[in-house]
Amino acid sequence: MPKRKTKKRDLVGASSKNKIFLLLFIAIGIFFTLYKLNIFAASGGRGGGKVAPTPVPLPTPPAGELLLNTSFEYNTDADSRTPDGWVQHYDQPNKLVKVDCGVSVSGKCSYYVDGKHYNAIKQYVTYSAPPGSTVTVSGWGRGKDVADSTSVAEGSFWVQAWIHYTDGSTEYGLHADFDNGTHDFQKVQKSYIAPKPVEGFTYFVKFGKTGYAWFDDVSLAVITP
Ligand SMILES: [Ca+2]
Ligand SMILES: [Ca+2]
Repeated sequence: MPKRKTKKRDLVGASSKNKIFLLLFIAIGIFFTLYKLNIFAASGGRGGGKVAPTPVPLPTPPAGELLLNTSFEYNTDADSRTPDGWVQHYDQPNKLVKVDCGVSVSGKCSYYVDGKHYNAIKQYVTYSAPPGSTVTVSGWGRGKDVADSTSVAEGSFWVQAWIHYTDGSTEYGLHADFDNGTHDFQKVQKSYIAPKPVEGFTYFVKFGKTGYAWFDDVSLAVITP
């Protein structure tokens, strides 16, 4: 008889252990589900996520300038790699880009790109202009060991404006190119006379070569006839 009692106790013990393991398994499952849903992010505690910062409002550009934050001095929103007012052009943006506040033409900061990955940041501008308007892009670029890359189709190191016309077509050819090699900040500028009515622009700061690049004081301006 004592033998049977022991067996029963063992069975009860085993069952309790199974329950404990099951509860533990469920608890871990719930924890990871909440973790994946980022439920702990708002706590701000140690190991928690970051609370989204409140970005500083961007100042209105000076007269004649169509772009915001052209000197890359403002970078206070949640996307700390991208200057405020700009957006990344690619779905999987270069993770090595940054606002570099140790190198600049004006102010303190510039936009830095590590050429291991293709990168472009852009701004959309809604702007009506008649045929014959002169569109000018310009900017400053600094290069280190910049060379044409064979791994990308478009070897760009430039500032560029796509010109969107009211008839739905787009001019892609307006870009001002920086030199390859290693050089301090140089200014480039290029203009194009739009033959058709303009409804807006997409402005790009692009780097699709090998090496390293810094950009500052970029610009988009339109002079109507
Ligand atoms: Ca700057
Ligand atoms: Ca930012």
